[in-house]
Amino acid sequence: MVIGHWWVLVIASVGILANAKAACKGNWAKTSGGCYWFSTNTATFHEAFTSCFAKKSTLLELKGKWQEKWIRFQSLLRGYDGVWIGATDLLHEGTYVYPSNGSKIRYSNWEGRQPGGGKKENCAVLALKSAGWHDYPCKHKFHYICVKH
Ligand SMILES: [Ca+2]
Repeated sequence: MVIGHWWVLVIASVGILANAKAACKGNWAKTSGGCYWFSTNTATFHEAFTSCFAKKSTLLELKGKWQEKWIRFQSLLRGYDGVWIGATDLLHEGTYVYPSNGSKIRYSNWEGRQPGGGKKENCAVLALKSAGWHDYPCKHKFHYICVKH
């Protein structure tokens, strides 16, 4: 079952994060907040989450305005239309949580009447042609960013 599989990944990723020591090598960009890896491909939310997990990292979770601005700038430089944000209400409609640990998100920047997709749209996107976050179907494909702290 898809949701069961998902939570195995979530629990496993918490263990990896506990041991993670930031090492920005290769294509990882270092900032004060950790190491960031920017995708050249687009992927579904689950593919993006899994790809970051395979890199011993987590899908980008936005924790504040300064970080969001930096991510927006970096994403625009790379020509992204939108980038997945680690925030989903897949398990409980209307309650967005961080996929890395299942806790409620503590920062958000939803645009206008977002999130507005109900049960059809359960994954958060930083929409670069607008001012803030939008909910989207998780099967849509966007660029994504992996982070090691
Ligand atoms: Ca939803």
